[in-house]
Amino acid sequence: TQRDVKLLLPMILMSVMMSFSPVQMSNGQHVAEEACTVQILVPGLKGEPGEKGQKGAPGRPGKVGPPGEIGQPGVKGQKGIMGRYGKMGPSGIKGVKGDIGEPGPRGPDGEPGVPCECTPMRKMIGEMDILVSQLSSELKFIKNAVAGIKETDSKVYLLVKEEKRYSDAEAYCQARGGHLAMPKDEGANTAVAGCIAEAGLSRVYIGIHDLDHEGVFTYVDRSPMTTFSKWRRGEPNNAYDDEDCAEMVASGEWTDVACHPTMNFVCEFDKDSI
Ligand SMILES: [Ca+2]
Ligand SMILES: [Ca+2]
Repeated sequence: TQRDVKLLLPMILMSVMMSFSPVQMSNGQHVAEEACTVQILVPGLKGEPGEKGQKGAPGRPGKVGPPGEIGQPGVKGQKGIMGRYGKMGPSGIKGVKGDIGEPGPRGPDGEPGVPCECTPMRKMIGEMDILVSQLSSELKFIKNAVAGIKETDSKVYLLVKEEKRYSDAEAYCQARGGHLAMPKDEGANTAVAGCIAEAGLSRVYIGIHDLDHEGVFTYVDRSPMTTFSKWRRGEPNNAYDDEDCAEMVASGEWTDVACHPTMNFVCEFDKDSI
């Protein structure tokens, strides 16, 4: 170092002065041994620069530097694979009711029912059936009466829509206080004809016959026929020698016919007796 040089320089100078002699200076140590016993160590000349050393081992990592500036955004990446299903969301609002679908196929038959203890019920139902039957019969009679009833000043005429033989028809009317219809004037005849026409029938028995004396027609109450009659042209003709009763057709005309066929008939009742 520089400090060592400063110490060495005086020592060098003293050594030179003490060894000054005519002897060659190139062999100083030999001269000094000869000149005196003082030995002085003198450093050699500066050597040549050494060869360049080999590259050393890498140094330790340095301190972490400050963060750099934000870089440019990267290129958009490719679409990733489908993720897992998310959680179920909340229920939506109830939708509008749809149309009614087609009816489905018929289902299988059900199990047979259990017999009930309903004998009293059956008896009651049976009695009610009888009552309904009676009421239906009466209602039928009333409907027929209302539909088929006609009247004059003195008589009421009732069309009976039950087919009976002549004698049975008269008996039916008598049982109700009347007779088969005995039209004795144009008004009465028109009333009876109206019953037939309105009922949509073609003919009915009326209360005229010649059962007592062939060819002599009387009313069924045995009252004689007077001036009024409504025989159709060519009637009475006693066809097949078997026509002793009379029918009226819808036009109001009369015809002598057999007494045994069954047909509808019209009863008459005196208003005084009703
Ligand atoms: Ca006759
Ligand atoms: Ca006839």
